Amino acid sequence: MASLNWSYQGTNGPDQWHKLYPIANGNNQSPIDIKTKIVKKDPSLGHLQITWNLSTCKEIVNVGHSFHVMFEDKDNQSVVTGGPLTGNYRLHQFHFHWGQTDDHGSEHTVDGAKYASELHLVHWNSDKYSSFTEALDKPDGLAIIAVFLKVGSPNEHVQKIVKALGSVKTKDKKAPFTNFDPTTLLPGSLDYWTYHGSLTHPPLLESVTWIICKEPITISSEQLDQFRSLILTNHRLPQPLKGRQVRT
Ligand code: B30
Ligand code: ZN
Repeated sequence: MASLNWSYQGTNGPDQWHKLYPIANGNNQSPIDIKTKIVKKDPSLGHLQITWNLSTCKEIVNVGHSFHVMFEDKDNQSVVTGGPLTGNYRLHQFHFHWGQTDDHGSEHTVDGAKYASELHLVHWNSDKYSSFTEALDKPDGLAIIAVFLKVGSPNEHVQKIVKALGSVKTKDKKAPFTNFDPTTLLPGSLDYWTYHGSLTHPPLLESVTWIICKEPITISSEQLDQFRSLILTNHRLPQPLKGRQVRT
């Protein structure tokens, strides 16, 4: 089995990604630090419309650098539309990022402040493209909803995921993970920031409309330890904004 040619730690870490993926130094890289004082209020941005069907949740997979919860995306049963988006974006997978300790681990930061973890719900443009893979390298191909997690009381919904991690302890292991409702991972308010950026790890393609929820959810320190028992850390540091505008 071929091993990854990139990692989060050591000699193939984020500082080296540009050697194999020159886009790492591109003009639209993610994550970024959101400077709330210079966010542009855009009255033309509408509300997000999220319709996710728990019957599309399929399996959990250890991908080596993280674990992914995968969704059936043959039709438009689970989609996000509205907000900054034109048309329907279909849910493909979600995953988290975290750090070695509770004081960092999110990828995006807010006025320099780090959260302990960050959830990414990855969607692809099913009006213009016919698969996730086809959409992956298109400027309007992906929409990723990000939710920050702060350390607090245990999250009963995250606990369902933590429980399933026991069966995917090593790379390439998969286990059924069904009837999970990702809506339970959203904060009470869907207020968001949005900007155009990239995948946060190789291939780092600049194909993402980022939609970042302002309100965090909670996770306990013990639940984060369960994430770390798979992979110690898996986050990229904020990248230069290079003239881009963040809108709300
Ligand atoms: S992220 O949300 O910006 N962290 C990919 C998707 C989302 C992000 C980063 C990368 C991605 O699609 N990578 C290449 C393909 N993947 C398959 C997948 O479904 O998503 C292979 C992989 O990494 O193992 Cu994850
Ligand atoms: Zn991610």
